Amino acid sequence: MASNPSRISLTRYLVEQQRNSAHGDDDTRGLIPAQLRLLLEVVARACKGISQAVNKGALGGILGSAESENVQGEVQKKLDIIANEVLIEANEWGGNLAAMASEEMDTIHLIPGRYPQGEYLLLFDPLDGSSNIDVNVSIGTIFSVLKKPEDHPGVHEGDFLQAGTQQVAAGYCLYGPQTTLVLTVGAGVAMFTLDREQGSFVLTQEDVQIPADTKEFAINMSNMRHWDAPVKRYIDECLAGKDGPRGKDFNMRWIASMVSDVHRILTRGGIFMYPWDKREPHKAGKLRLMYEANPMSWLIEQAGGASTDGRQRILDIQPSQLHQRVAVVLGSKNEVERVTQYHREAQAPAANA
Ligand code: AHM
Ligand code: MG
Repeated sequence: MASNPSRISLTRYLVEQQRNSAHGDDDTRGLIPAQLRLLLEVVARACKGISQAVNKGALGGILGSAESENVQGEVQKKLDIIANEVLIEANEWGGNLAAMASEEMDTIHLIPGRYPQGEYLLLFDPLDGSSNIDVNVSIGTIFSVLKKPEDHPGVHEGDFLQAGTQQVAAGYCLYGPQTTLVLTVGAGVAMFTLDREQGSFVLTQEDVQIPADTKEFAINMSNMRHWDAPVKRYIDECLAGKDGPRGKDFNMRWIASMVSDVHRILTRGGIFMYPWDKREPHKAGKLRLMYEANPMSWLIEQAGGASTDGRQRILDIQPSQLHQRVAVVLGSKNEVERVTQYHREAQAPAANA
């Protein structure tokens, strides 16, 4: 089959981003050096490998539990471990990275001395939505890229503890009915669909924009009795529908794969919440800041949405731990601002107190 000259592959998209940077715009965010381009191509290649494993399912022996636990005490699935290994093996030898960190590894993974060391740090949740693996529901890989600080030789865990604003690339790969790679390097959000016959990701949407308003929310409603008052207030108002204070009916979706829920929001708007709750009050939330909330927050902001922990912008949070958790409220801007405002009002002292 003749190739379509108007098709833009991920490689071409990244080369063009790199060329823009060579033209010397002062604002270098979103414009990528060669090493970052190569690194992103390797991540995409690893995602293709994971996609193949996901597609094989039971035929590939990848379903079920690995009968081990990660550092967060969660039972690992076979596919969590396979995806982690695929990402490490693909990224170890390219010379683009100084180290990697993953949801599935207690500490950082240094690049072995036999390979050249690069300038970047890669963080990932290799298989997000693990509870959906065995039931054939969409799952994904989330990644975030940081620059290694240049002020000292070697690399240690503290080098990863940078606020989300410092990310130089972020994205996810969704393994659903289609395999879709979604990427930002700070110049908007681009979506690429995997063409399995050609074996390449093809640009299928650029300049993704999220509508500021929505009638669709995503939250695990079974936790309602554990929520804090501002979250309960927001959802109660949505549930009241057009006779309530919002004056419109809302729809609910909860896929239990953050990648899929965020993908829907990037596609047609909505709000996603995984708030703090009273089940484990010492935990800030369920989701992890460095390799779940930060990359997703940057994508959402790049598409014109907003992302907070209910109180502050997630991208401004200075991390203190690699596997730190955070409450997440992200999506259509006006809805996220409303939830954040409800938290502020709950904190403010009563006017006449
Ligand atoms: P995981 O990284 O172990 O898969 O956990 C993260 C997932 C998110 O993808 C999703 O939003 C959430 O956990 C689902 O939680 P719940 O089981 O409460 O529905
Ligand atoms: Mg996850």
